[in-house]
Amino acid sequence: MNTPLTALVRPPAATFLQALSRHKKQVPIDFPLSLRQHRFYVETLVSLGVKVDVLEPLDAFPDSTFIEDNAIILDDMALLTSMSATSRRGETLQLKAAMERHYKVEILEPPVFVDGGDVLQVGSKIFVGQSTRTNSLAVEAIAKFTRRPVVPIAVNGALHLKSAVSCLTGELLLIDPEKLDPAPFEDHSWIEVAHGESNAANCLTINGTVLMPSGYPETRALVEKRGLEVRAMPVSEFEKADGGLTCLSILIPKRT
Ligand code: CIR
Repeated sequence: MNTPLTALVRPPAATFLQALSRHKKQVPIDFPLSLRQHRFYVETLVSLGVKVDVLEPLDAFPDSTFIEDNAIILDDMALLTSMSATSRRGETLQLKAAMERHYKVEILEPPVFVDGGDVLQVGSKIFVGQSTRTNSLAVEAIAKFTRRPVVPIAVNGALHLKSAVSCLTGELLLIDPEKLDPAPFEDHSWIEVAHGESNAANCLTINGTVLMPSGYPETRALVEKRGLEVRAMPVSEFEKADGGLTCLSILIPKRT
């Protein structure tokens, strides 16, 4: 069966203003603007050929729009994550039925803790960020479901691994060296975000087009210099809650 690249997304909950944030003193989230930015995100994915499955908002979970954290897609199955943020536990089970439409699903449980934002698949390797959200038990737990190498990587300066590194293409990464030591990626090529443009590191490449948060012109120019098409995406309201472009979807690869 041929299926297109599919994205599962969840619009911001009515409670989104209470989302977790590591920088509390800033301007509060503008909720109507967050809804518009989310709609634009969905429209952009659709314009790039993605089939988007828009799930119900979950008002009991202020951070539930950051759906990436709820699951890890391996080759032929999905793992629902075990989240350490207490206000986010329970989000994952809300995804089970939608995920079962695509994959056989397994569920990770404490004492394993892992957020999907800490899992980056590059070539055959699965990198697992060791962050405040994801522990070393997650590495062994994921390894039980795959033959691919599962590689732990220290994350000290960012909430999640994918806040500091993205795959621009199968061969080229974008890294914020102020937040992440690039050494574990020595088998790969990478470019570094421009100084002062840390949030640009969380990009999402869809069918060859790089979606980059808007407001990071120097990094955009560096990526375009590599011959890649870039679209700037307004995600200011999600950045206020430490989220970005990858966090807003779970991508289910196309199958032929
Ligand atoms: C959280 O703290 O869990 C949310 N406010 C942000 C999650 C962002 N997700 C991601 O980077 N994958």
